[in-house]
Amino acid sequence: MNEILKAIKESSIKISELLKDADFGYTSHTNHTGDTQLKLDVRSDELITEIFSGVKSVKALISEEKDEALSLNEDADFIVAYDPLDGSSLVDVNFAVGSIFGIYKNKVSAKNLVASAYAVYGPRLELVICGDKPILYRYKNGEFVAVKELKLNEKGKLNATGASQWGWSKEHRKFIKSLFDEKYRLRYSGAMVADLHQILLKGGGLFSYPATTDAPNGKLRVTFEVLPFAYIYEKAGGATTDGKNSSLLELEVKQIHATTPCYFGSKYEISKLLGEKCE
Ligand code: AFP
Repeated sequence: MNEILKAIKESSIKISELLKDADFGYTSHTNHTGDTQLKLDVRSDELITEIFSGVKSVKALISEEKDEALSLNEDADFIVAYDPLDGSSLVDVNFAVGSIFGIYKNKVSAKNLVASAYAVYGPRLELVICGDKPILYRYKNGEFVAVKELKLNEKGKLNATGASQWGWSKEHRKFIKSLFDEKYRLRYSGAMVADLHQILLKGGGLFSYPATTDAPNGKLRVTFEVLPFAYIYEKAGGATTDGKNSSLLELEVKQIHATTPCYFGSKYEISKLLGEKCE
């Protein structure tokens, strides 16, 4: 595991350097989910692939930017699933973006997720690594320094919700309004790493990306976005759901690029959501 964490640290340092001299152009390709790939998405994916190709304990890599899993060492135990550059469409406006990593043992399933991590490329480079508990690291003078353990309060104050309101269900609309009626503040940048990081560091709230009329399975990807963050939020004392199950970690992985509606929050917001559904 240590060599995997070392590779994640190295990857995030390299990507943060790449972003300083960014080429914002698009490639002529689309990825599996139909997004046109930015040169930066592709270069970040290549950097991570290069770094991990020397890591003996990794069996395979699964990337948002690759159609298929990439086999590395057949007899190794771990599969690393990652989104190399989440929020890349915001690099041109200089917003914070990130990379997300899920580390699975033997098989890609929620039960086999043994650690996750994400990097935030903002005014500073920060990394959250979560085995048993989420620890925040800051990059300073050439190394990552542990800052603190991250814990969510029982109830938060922030409300971040994605997709076009045009496609929201009546239920989702009502729930989001009910939080604003409780004086929650709107926060949504369009990069899930930055938005989830803000809620985690400010102690709580809700991040949601719901099912919509045009995307009944939502937008965010199970393997390399949703499960890694669900793991971190639950280890931080929060809760998650797809709107039906009592945890996102109950989801079955049907295919590596599958998407799901998702809600991440403090315990209060998630139990309010699930409670309202039962009424
Ligand atoms: P990009 O990586 O294409 O910028 O997409 C970011 C993202 O996957 C996730 O980080 C955001 O939460 C979500 O999409 C934003 O989507 P909406 O604009 O539909 O809310």
